[in-house]
Amino acid sequence: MVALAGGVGGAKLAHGLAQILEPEQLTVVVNTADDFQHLGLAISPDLDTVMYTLAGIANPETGWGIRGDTFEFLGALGRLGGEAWFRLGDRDLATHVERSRRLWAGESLTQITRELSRSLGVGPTILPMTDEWVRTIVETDEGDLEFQDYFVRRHCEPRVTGFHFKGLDDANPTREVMNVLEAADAIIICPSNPFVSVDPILNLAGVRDGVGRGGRPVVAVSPIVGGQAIKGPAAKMLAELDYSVSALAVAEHYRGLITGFVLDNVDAALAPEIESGDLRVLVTDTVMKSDADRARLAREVVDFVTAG
Ligand code: FO1
Repeated sequence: MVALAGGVGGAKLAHGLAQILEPEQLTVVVNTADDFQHLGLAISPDLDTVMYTLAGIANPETGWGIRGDTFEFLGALGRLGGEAWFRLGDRDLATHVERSRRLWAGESLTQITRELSRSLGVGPTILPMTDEWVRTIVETDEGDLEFQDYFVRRHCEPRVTGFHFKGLDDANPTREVMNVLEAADAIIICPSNPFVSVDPILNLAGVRDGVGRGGRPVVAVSPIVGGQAIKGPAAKMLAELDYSVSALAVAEHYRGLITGFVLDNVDAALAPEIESGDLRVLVTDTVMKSDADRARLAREVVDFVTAG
């Protein structure tokens, strides 16, 4: 099983899948376009969110960072007048320092992720979508902003007029990513923001074809429930880009690539509009509040996938 995941929502379903599948049965391909350089460190928020979540140490309130972490470093940084807007916990900081050290030493993000994940006891394989430089740039009425700048420093306030992925045309998916796509029995697109978390993965050279190849099941779980994004700016972005803020817009976004779509009960009325000859719909409770919810949804999605 290969899961494509971005931020917090995607990590939750990946965690559900990790609870019901054997480690060697699951690979999570993660968006790296949210990555950025901050305080001289290479930060990969989505990789860390998936890694911490699968390791069972993610902060349950926020979904990112480490549960019970302290912020002594950040406090001291703030007192020095440093950039303390991106909340780096003391334990979390170790990940960024170690990743940066290894990157500067010439190791690949794929290799670093494998070793950091192993150190944290993560069973399934976590793969960055690429080892090359790709950045989501959010185009706003105040000019172009890097994703974390828009999302965290500016709290998603600026009006989004569009976005693009710097470096995407020159970047390639890693060999590891293309190999797992080749070998996968099925592919699950996790409930992550389709525009800023999933599209960077799908738009990498050869990935969309790799995902759609071979007539095997490709199932997407809607990140939009009842017109509201569970996490993050998805709904606001959809609205500002004149997309209808609905699961329907997400299904249309993936139409042609997916063979199945998972809707929340709240949006059951949309099923007939989405369902077609080559697109089956599963309607269920997709909101994951607990680890048990995550495993239940994962089980239902895997059963839906294997029902072909
Ligand atoms: N998100 C926030 O809204 N505020 C933060 O201060 C913040 C810090 C942070 C630190 C490490 C990390 O791995 C993630 C962090 N995130 C924070 C989440 C991150 O910005 C988003 O989850 C992803 O980029 C969205 O996919």
